[in-house]
Amino acid sequence: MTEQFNVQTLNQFIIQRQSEYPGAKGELSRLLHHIGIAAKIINRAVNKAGLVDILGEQGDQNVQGEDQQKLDVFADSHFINALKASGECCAVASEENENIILFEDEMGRNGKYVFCMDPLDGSSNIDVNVSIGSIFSIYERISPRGEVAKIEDFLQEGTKQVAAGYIIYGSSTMLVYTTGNGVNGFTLDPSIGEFCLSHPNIKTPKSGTIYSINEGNYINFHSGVKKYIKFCQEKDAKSKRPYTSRYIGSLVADFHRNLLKGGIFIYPQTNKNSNGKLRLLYECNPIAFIAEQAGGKATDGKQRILKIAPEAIHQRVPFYTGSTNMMKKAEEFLDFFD
Ligand code: AHM
Ligand code: MG
Repeated sequence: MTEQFNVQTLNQFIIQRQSEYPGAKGELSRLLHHIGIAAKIINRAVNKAGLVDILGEQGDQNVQGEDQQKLDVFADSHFINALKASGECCAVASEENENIILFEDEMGRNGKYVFCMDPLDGSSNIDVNVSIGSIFSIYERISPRGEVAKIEDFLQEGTKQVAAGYIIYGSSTMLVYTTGNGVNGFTLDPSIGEFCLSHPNIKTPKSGTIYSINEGNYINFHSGVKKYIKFCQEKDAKSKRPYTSRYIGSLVADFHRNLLKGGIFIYPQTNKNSNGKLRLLYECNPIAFIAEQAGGKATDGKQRILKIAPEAIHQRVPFYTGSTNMMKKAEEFLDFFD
């Protein structure tokens, strides 16, 4: 079993990266380490979802008025416990909680970071055994350490993120993250219970042949989006069209596939929802940070996602992300917006 000795675990990787910054005190490293632990606990629950009584709807609704499922609540509370235990986090914004969660004890008040998360994204896919994910984003607080965190700590533009990542619970479980120095992916080896570096320095292809959008909403799309979909479906040998349509309905899984293979993901504004569906703080910003770090792009159709000044923690924005050349082409069509 000599191959195991070549493996670099997530924790080894985090420590190695920390050592490359001589002044680093290990605060972010400790936080990332605890995220890794939470990810393993949630992975175990996700894997057993079909077996145990954890499956099914909780009966509650989350702040967006959507049905909440038990595994969402489980993931939410385990992330919160891990973040509290890290001692590096002073507050959390979660899709599952209307208000921010403040860690008000002394350790929490001294935490350097705030954490935004969608603890279980794509939750409509849980009970049909389709890939789901967790998404997170980390900021350094702007309020003074030692005080209770404030909402302003969360309302920073995405360029201020110090780290972001996602966990995909797919045919294998992966943790992909960036601290602004490239993107690295780790696959969970269940036999040793460790995330192992499997996708170092991920770079997304400049062009791709996959487009991902919920075409069931076609009637409600703006003309620019409709024209771009038509463009994807037309025949053109040079640009390898028609493109392939792939849409899972789990942002993490749709994005992850396109990141590795090259493609574009779109959740646009519609006649019904002028800001689309996806949330800026804990869905779009972290994915945008990863996309850019991998050499791709992410916009709301007009401007960089990472330059949007947030106004509320559950704010929604239209979302376009993917391979640079595909994004540029899509933007030409979006100029036709009514
Ligand atoms: P959720 O956070 O309630 O799970 O919703 C977010 C999900 C994304 O993962 C996915 O991209 C999108 O909703 C799919 O929405 P739709 O079913 O409207 O296409
Ligand atoms: Mg979500």
